[in-house]
Amino acid sequence: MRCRRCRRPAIVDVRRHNAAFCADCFVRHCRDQVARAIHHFEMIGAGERVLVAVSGGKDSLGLWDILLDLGYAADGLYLGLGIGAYSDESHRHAAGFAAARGASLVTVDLPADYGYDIERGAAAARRAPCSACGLSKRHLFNQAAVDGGFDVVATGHNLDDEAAVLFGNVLRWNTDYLGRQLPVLPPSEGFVRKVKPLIRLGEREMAAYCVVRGIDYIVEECPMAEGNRHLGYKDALNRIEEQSPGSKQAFYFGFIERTAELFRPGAVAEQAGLHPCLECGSPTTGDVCAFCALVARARQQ
Ligand code: Q46
Ligand code: ZN
Repeated sequence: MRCRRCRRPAIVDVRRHNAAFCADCFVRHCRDQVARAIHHFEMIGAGERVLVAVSGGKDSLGLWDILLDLGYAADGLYLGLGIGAYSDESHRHAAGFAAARGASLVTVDLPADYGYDIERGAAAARRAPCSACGLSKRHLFNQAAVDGGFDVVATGHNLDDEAAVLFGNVLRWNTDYLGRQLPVLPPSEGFVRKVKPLIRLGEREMAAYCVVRGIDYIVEECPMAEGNRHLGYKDALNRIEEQSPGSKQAFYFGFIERTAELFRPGAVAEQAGLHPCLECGSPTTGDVCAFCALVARARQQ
């Protein structure tokens, strides 16, 4: 196996591109894919400040590394979820990366700053842990970006993640979610822009990228992910991809390029009905946003 670019011996193959790369050319390939996604979808403008949501895993740390190397002004944001040893370890990896790269890491801690952890928050709100977690993340990533004067929040969702979410949304025809499942969510009153620059890279490529770059990431998955539907969708898509490389990319990009627009009107109408939360000022459909309601219930417990 030889590198597609320089013909030296290859160390990693990317079947969906029918290509293999040596270490140097692979790093270049990953950067190029991110640069291409940012450019094509106009994710980050010149001089804009980016806040990267980092979990200590391969995707978010790899993304932060690539954005820094592409010359973006990118700080990290770590959200402590209070999930025992997993949270301690993931924070250690995020902080270690920041120190090694001389980059700045903002840390928000759910138990210390908001008085609940994911387990308690989920019980109080009568939601599944991942639902309480997703809600907390969406709110706090945006809040930290607004407070810190950032223009964009970037998350490490890769092609495998986005294809699996799309698969789940299509299986159930969740048209509201389909209208919002875009690589860029434009800014609106109270919300900064949200971008997913890793959509052109798969999970395996991100793991290989971190290994090649010597990035020490947390390998363990969050213990709450067990039994998650999302993992089942990933497995199903992996089996399809195995037989027919390129299927995930065709599925996801076909949706973005040919179908996503059809679902936009529902999402836009939903946005139009928003007004500021009485507690925190974030846009919401009710008096108090779902995040403030969760915090209040968790405090009563
Ligand atoms: S961190 Fe949070 Fe994930 Fe853990 S509780 Fe679920 S959503 S699985 S990306
Ligand atoms: Zn609120």
